[in-house]
Amino acid sequence: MMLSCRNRTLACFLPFAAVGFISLSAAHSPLPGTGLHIRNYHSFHRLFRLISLFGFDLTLQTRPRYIMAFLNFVILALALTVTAVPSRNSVCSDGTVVSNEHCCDFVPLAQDLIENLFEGECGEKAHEVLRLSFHDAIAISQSQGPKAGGGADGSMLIFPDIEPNFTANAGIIGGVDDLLPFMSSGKYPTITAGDLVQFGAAVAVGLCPGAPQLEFLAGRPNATAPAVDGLIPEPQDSVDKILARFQDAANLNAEDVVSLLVSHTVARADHVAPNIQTAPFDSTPFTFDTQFFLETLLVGVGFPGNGTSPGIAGVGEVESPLPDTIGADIGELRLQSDFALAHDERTACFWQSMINQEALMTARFKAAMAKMAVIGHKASNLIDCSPVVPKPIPGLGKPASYPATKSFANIQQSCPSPFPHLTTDPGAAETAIPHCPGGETTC
Ligand code: HEM
Ligand SMILES: *[C@@H]1O[C@H](CO)[C@@H](O)[C@H](O)[C@H]1NC(C)=O
Ligand SMILES: *[C@@H]1O[C@H](CO)[C@@H](O)[C@H](O)[C@H]1NC(C)=O
Ligand SMILES: *[C@@H]1O[C@H](CO)[C@@H](O)[C@H](O)[C@H]1NC(C)=O
Ligand SMILES: [Ca+2]
Repeated sequence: MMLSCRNRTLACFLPFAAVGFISLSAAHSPLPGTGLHIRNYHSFHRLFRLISLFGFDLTLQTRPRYIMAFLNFVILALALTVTAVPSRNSVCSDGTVVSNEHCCDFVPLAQDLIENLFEGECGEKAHEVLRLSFHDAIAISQSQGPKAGGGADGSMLIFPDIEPNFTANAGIIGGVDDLLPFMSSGKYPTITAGDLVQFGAAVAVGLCPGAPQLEFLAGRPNATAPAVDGLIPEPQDSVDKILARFQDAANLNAEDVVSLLVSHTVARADHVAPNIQTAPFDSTPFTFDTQFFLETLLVGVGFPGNGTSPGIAGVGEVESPLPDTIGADIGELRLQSDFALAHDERTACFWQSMINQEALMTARFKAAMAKMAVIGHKASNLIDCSPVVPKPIPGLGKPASYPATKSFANIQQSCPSPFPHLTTDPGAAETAIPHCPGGETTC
């Protein structure tokens, strides 16, 4: 680009004006939809003054035009490089160091959520908010266009009468009602609905022993419309349909899908089997471990239900290996979709590779959740507030193991790779699955 620059014409000032404009507009641009200033204003202001002075000084001198053009180019490049350097760190009230002071607004929210919603546990509320983060984010479609949904935009909280009423969102109103008070409290005026949902999930996951500390980026604008029906995967869907849905939503591939399904290690169904609630997907629904990947490969023997009468299959439900109702334990429930993905040739080996590989599992979950949480946004438009996500509760250090009475003989293997060697938990009868995070019988 060679600019003609003679006798202090407009062209001489253009690069400086451009740099100044870019700097100033970046400094003043509000966080989309929040009215917040996301960058450190003062560093931009200083930079702008510097460039203006430098530029003005140069243009006063008479120089051959190519030197001027070259200098303009160098200054512009330099200015853009300097502009890309992150603003100075801020320290929040609790000592957390963040790259942008807006992040500090999430520190009291995390404490509030842990104390007043999750009660410090990886229980029902934590599970509900994690599921909500998925149902919000996945409701977007590249093939149907922007009107179909905005992804992780908090639309469920902004329009609580629309999406939560869709059949595939049965029970999601629980998570919505859990979070709405935090949005309407007035205590967090800078935090948008989409940020509340994804941050809430990151805080929730951290309460499950063994979970990773999720990434969290802030700045999702509030949803402007609800998503259309038909975008949430259902347990009766085929693997083809499920993989196509994740692809259409955000180019998520088969490994991403399996990595996101790690979430089913801390999950229970209330709306799948008729008349049965809190039916867990693995024998450790309050622990972020690899049991889910092992237990989904055990031969199914029945539907969970009352121990004296067999359970009734729900839509999208298949037989589970641990169906007995034992006291407060309702029995394990298996989704047809989890079963199908565990055995499909596109996903079976990655599924099996998760067993007893906690480091792999948590790393892949973290990476996939980072993708999911920004669906509908450009990550570069958001602020990295990961340091305000509370440190997760450490894992229990227990290797994956066969539930009592089960062994490799009960494994229905679809991946040809060698199966890991695991021990069997002691006991002559089916393992009783805990009903509450603290081991109580009511919660
Ligand atoms: C193939 C895709 C998926 C299907 C078909 C599916 C289906 C389901 C179903 C039917 C339930 C039971 C809901 C109820 O009856 O209460 C459930 C629970 C749950 N799902 Fe998924 N899910 C999928 C992917 C995901 C993903 C990607 C996440 C999170 C990243 C997730 C997180 C959860 C959680 C945490 C629960 C437990 C909710 C609770 O205990 O209250 N699911 N899922
Ligand atoms: C987002 O929407 C909620 C609910 O309508 C509102 O309370 C909040 O102020 C909005 N936030 C922004 C930044 O617009
Ligand atoms: C959604 O469901 C709620 C609760 O059942 C109900 O009050 C509301 O009218 C429903 N909204 C729509 C649009 O159907
Ligand atoms: C099953 O249901 C019957 C009849 O309602 C009840 O008497 C029995 O205690 C139940 N058994 C279990 C294991 O929940
Ligand atoms: Ca588990």
